[in-house]
Amino acid sequence: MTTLFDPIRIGDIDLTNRLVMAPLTRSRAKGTIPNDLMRAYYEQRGNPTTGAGLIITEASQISPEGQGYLDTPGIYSEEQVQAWRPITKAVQAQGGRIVIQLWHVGRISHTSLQPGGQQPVSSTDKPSGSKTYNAEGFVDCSTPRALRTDEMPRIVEDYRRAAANAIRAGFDGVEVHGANGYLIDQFLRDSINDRTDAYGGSIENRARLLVEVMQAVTKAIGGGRTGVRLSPITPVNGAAQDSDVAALFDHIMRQLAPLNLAYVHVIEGQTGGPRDLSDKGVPPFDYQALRQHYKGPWMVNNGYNLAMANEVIAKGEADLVAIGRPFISNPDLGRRLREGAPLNELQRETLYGGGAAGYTDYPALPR
Ligand code: 8OZ
Repeated sequence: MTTLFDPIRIGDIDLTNRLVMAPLTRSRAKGTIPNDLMRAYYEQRGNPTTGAGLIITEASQISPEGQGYLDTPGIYSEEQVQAWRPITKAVQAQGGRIVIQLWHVGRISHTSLQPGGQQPVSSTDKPSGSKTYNAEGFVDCSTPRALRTDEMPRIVEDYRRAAANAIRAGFDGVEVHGANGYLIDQFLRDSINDRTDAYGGSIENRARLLVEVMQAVTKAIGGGRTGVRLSPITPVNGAAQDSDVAALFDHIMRQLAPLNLAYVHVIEGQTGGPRDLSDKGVPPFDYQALRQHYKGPWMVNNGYNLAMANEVIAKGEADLVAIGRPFISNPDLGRRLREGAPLNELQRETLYGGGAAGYTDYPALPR
């Protein structure tokens, strides 16, 4: 029976095991430039015999406009590309693999984080009603400006350039962030997208940005080095439910199938929260139904422990399992799971911003 610790090849990427470190925003990139503290953090978690078989980096903006929180890293400038290099090298030198999550926040931003203090952009001019954090702390997101149709090729090009930058920075691939109420999700859902152009209205139109981004990125770096993260029913960041989420994601899967992606990564339930939202009036979503039209490597996430991970892998319901918060407090999470060792507890006060405390000082088990 296949387990979490068995190797797998996903697209062009060979993995020692199927334990994935989920993307985790940590806001340690002062001025958006990756640094040596981040190198130490990823290096601690990137050895596949003790840590993850694959690391997905924290969400990283594809353009200055794509930023929505203080001190998140970018992958659009030459300085950022050079600064990621020691990080990719440190992970790969141990036999680990690392992909970067490509992010545009859309309306989940604040004018203080935008170039020239401009309004954030979105599919809509309606505010999200949610919060972000800037130099002052937690603040209401600013009211966005709806992107014009003639701006859409520029957005797609920003993703394409970021993906090419990622390969130059030594990443094994990229994951396009299509989840959690950020820009791509702001186009997907009819609860947010109120456009009347080719990027709004029908399912085909609302999925157009995602599909164009995935086509451009796979053409630039290859489908075998490209993944995507989706969250069909998560309500975070002001993203109310789509009116026909099953039909929307059925269409998306059919569009993604010919791209031969490294993987599709699905967040089950509410990101970082309950897997089952039925008591909040959200009917359970049939994730396995998506695989009728999608046969490629399948990654699941949200609240998995070792027993759950091994069960879905043994049943063939998933090929890879991404684990988030336990990887923050346990650099050697892979070893601890394998040995049944206790886990360090997460300190919430040090999740975002700051320095080494609560970042690189969580202890590994003694050798
Ligand atoms: C937590 C804090 C800030 C950003 C996501 C990128 O939810 C994030 C994020 C999470 O995908």
